[in-house]
Amino acid sequence: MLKFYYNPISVNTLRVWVALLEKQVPFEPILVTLDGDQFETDFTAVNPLQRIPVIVDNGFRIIESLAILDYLEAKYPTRSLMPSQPEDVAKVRIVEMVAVNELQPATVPLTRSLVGLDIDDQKLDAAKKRIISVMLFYEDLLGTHSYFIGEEITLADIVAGTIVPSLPMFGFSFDLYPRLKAWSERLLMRESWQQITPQPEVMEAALPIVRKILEQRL
Ligand SMILES: N[C@@H](CCC(=O)N[C@@H](CS)C(=O)NCC(=O)O)C(=O)O
Repeated sequence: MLKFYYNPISVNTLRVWVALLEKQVPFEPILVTLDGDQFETDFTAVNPLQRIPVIVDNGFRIIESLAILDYLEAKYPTRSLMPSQPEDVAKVRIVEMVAVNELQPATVPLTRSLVGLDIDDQKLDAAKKRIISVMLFYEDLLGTHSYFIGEEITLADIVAGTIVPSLPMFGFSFDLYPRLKAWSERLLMRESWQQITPQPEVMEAALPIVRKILEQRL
């Protein structure tokens, strides 16, 4: 059975977890606590870069969440999470890359502040502005559809949708973004999101681990 190395508070993990659930691919979950076990020999043998997520499918090891999503789509094409029209393929990639390259890094200064680590006010302001730009961009891109690409969920919704719903935790409100709000609520109602969304007490308990990871980051 496919092995899935995960942690419920890891955003990079959540996108893979939702994809596995949406595709109904059976898997064996293997918890990596991130409390130092990522540096141990056993896990380093699984991923020399000492990060999650990782999947091992029929002995084939894949690291990097976006590579895993591409693999799952190619290997388990039903149900499909990728559109076929060239414009839609581009749109999915744009949403994914904006989430990973713009939104996710901008949450790091806010997370540092949340866990009580030092952070420059200027960096904090710049991060908040970046997040608002992404929210506006997504609001516009959603248009009148239920999901980024029409009425069916795709990898765009999975990648952005495992970050955006947590923005209120950092003090952002969806009041000025009604489409983003409706989309986020729509995702949170799906069975897959209900399974992967950590309970507040899980998040609370994880804060010291998050703090330690951020302290160790280059
Ligand atoms: N680009 C990688 C990032 C993976 C990553 O940074 N994972 C974090 C958890 S969200 C991790 O394993 N951190 C362990 C550490 O920094 O020691 C991906 O998309 O899979």
